[in-house]
Amino acid sequence: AFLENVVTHPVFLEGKCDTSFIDKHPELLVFEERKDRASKLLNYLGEVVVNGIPGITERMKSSQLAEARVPEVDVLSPRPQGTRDLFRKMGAEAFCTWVLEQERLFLTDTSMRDAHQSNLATRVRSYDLLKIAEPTSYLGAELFSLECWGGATFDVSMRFLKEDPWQRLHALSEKVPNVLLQMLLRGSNAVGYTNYPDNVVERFVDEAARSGIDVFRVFDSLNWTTGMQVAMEAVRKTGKICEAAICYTGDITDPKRDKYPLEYYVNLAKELEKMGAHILAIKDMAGLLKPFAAYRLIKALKENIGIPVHLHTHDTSSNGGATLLKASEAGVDIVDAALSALSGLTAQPSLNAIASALEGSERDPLVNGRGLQQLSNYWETVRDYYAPFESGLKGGTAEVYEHEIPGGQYSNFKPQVAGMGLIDRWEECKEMYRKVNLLFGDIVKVTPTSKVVGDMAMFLVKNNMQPEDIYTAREELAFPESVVGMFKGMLGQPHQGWPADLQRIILKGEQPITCRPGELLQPIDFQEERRKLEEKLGHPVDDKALLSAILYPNVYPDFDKHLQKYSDTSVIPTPIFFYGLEPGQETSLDIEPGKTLIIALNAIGRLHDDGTRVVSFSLNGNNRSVIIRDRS
Ligand code: BTN
Ligand code: 3PY
Ligand code: ZN
Repeated sequence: AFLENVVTHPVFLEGKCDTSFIDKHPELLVFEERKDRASKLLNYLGEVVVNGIPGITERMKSSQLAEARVPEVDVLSPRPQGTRDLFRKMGAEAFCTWVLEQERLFLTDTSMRDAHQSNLATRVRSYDLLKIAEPTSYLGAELFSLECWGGATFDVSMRFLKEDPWQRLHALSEKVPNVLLQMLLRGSNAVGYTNYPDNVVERFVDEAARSGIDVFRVFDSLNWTTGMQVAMEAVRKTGKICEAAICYTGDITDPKRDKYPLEYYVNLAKELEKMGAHILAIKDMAGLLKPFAAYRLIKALKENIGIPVHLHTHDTSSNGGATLLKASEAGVDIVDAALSALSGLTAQPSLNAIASALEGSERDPLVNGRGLQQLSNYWETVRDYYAPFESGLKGGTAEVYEHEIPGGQYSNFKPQVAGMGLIDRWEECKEMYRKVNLLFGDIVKVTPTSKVVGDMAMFLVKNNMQPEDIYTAREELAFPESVVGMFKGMLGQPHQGWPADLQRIILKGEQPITCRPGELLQPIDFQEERRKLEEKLGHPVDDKALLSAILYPNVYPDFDKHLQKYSDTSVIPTPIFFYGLEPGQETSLDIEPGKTLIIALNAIGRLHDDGTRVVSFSLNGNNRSVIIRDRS
């Protein structure tokens, strides 16, 4: 900090300092000096132009990325009433009865969560979401809901995007007052990868409800309903909509895959209805539900339960659209789809296409087709900003019926495989994923169990082993931590239990648990946690920050460091946030209502002997420079 004070000091920068410099300038020893926001942001912009940002190897030219056109809507005209208005008037039960009575097929738009989680490694920033939020509230007013939060977005926004997930939710909720906002909640794993104490799950749900979430899709990564109780109860307490999800795996139309037959799903659905679900979701996270299977499944569910049924699938095989149409024919109430520019591949089928296919039929979704096209056009331009995060998949692949990798995992598994130095063996890794699933007893694979299967697959490929080698290995194997935890029972219990021999080998004599992991975890003392966190970070934290830190104890402090050093960088347009300004290029940042910074990059200075460069900008017309360490 001292050095930083010296090298940014104007006297030093003018080269006028001698040996008395330090004595004459006591301010050099004041490290707590609050830099103003503009300087912090300039430091970020300097950092990106000199060093780039981690995870992006192919740097695009931000000047060549077009600014996305936001469709014009008359924001002074009355906003069309939507499901959120109705839900607020009616409450959860009456609202769901109303849903059941409608003939039309309701559509949930997943563009703001699952579609970018699946196709763009969850990297879409609040900047791009918020710019289109208000137009979406007008042009998409007839949608059932916007899935816009939860799943991997919570982690990725702090870890990689350096922005606050709560702030994103608040802003979306303000800009979309009329359409239900939906999130994905991983039961006792909340928005993380591990089990949390019950009071953390409860606090999280409460805070999310107060921050704007209306529909909570709750699932358990092994379809273990015991693991869903706490979260479902917490949602019901808030008065919001409890959508309980069953994860779909296997193939109900294949008599050889008899571990998960139709009755398995029907029984689970009845149980979740009894547990208080307002809506039942079928969560087909990998896109394994084939069209004719969807027809049978939805028919059976509609005959056996009395709450609306909401279908979620992925288009990985390219059969996703057909699956939704067959489900519609069988009477499904609501389906998930994504705006066309973000749809397909490992994400959801195209919302625009489904809407067109059903237009004029008795299940016409009654949406604004032209409006939705305009929204998609916006996303088409925005998608280019995220090119480095595309999975490389060029078209649908029926291979998914073999490997069964969830859509939301696919675009993350590939970089993980690359990170392990195994990208040349990508085909082998996918095949190993399939084999590991069978080794584990053919389990439900969805976050976090899907990550465990992926970890094990990479472990075996890395060690040049086949699954059967585990039984004959002479030395003890150091299995990935996630694998040990899952076999210990820390993610709950799978249908028909774990393969006993394998469990013994993996646990090396340790006893597994069969109770709810949450029962064994000490409740969090929030007051004490807050005290520890504030001490660690050196400043006060609010309830939401505290929750973020409890859920992500390693990620949060790094994110906080970024905030202290650079301030809130979510105000930077995406091309510039990822790829930096080019000399001569200008940008404007709205840092708060009525306060705009016009910043242009003038020059990147030569590399000094001490390893730094001076990056000079103009800030609202005045020259400003920052010193950046070149880490190349
Ligand atoms: C998944 O694969 O579980 C869904 C995508 C989540 C990606 C995030 S990125 C950081 C963290 N580490 C992982 O291995 N997955 C999550
Ligand atoms: C998530 O949990 O993030 C998922 O999308 C699971 O499908
Ligand atoms: Zn999904």
